[in-house]
Amino acid sequence: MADRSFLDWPFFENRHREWAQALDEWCAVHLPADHADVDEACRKLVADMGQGGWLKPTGVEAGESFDLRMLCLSRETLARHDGLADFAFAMQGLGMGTVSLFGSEAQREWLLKTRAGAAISAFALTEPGSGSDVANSTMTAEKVAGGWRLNGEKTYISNGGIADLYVIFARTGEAPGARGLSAFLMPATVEGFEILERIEVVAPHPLAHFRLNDVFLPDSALIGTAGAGFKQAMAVLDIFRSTVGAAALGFARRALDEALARVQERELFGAPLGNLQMVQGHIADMALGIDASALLIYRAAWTRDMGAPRITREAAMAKLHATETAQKVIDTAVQLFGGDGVRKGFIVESLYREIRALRIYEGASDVQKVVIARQVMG
Ligand code: COS
Repeated sequence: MADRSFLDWPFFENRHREWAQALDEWCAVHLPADHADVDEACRKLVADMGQGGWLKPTGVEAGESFDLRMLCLSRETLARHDGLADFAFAMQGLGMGTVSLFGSEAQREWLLKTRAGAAISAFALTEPGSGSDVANSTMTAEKVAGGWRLNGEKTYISNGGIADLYVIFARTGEAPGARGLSAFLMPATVEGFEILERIEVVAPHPLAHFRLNDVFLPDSALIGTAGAGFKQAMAVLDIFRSTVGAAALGFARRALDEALARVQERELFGAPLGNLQMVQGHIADMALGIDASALLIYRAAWTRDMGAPRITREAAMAKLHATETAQKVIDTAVQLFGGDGVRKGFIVESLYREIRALRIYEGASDVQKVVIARQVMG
């Protein structure tokens, strides 16, 4: 049983504690999902979570703020039970984050569907030539009568191939670099939308490389104002980066739980493995890393929930520390499991695959260091 004492920290209100407890109980009944067909698994997870009401924190009504503590607690809890469920939850939020923060009334109608699990969303920022360097995006959106004409490619797009809706960042050219990008809401049914490749990765989830061939979007598809796309993307990432840290925290907590059970039941040299001081040292390092990650994550979430306009530094610290630490915690758990640690069917083996991408997506660890240094140095 994962340590729940952190829920007593003053960062939380009772509604957060009750939500975490109730979601944990739901997860114990419904997860892990059957991963045999990841597309199908994600569709079912989104539908089931939507019906259960668990996707509500992934979007907000006009004028409301995200409850970042709720988002983080949800991801932490889901990740502890099933990485694919966490993925499905997270992408409903990231995918529609730009609409939640900057969308028009008509665009916000879609939030009713994504929060109910009746539509799947995707956040399409990365391109073959620009992952970390967003200001260098090359997909174009040219102004034409009544709307925009989009051309170019996006890659590593989560939910690519199964999403009903894509938020697309494209160059509209008001200025060079970061000031010339805009965000658009695109339904998957538009003419000219072509999936070039479904990408397979170490921890399978829906992922695609796609091309837009002269896709026409009406003026009403533009999110907010033209030229504001870069700052919109960064504002969304400021929120969701903390939640990536929370997912890593959930994986790390699960790895520690698995390791604790293992070292208590496994005998070595005539006594439980956990009697060895070297093993106790590992357990201490794991627990310390986990608590430090939790403090950074819930500090970032609390700061934002208390009304801070930007948590760029706090979110980058939370993501960087929690994902790097979770990688080490899980690696230690694998080590404590010996041969079973790398064997299919053991949870630590799947955690070892699940955690890796979190150090890359939504801003690689190296980018988080750049962000932190810029904030610290002013
Ligand atoms: N919130 C609001 N505005 C922000 C911001 C934030 N978090 N970060 C930057 N901005 C603003 C800046 O203030 C600047 O505004 P002005 O033009 O008015 O001065 C503008 O945006 C450009 O910022 P900056 O000069 O810092 O842009 P850079 O091109 O140097 O890029 C990094 C900065 C590398 C930090 C950015 O491109 C980044 O985060 N990259 C990683 C992207 C990522 O996460 N990719 C994964 C895709 S999603 S899976």
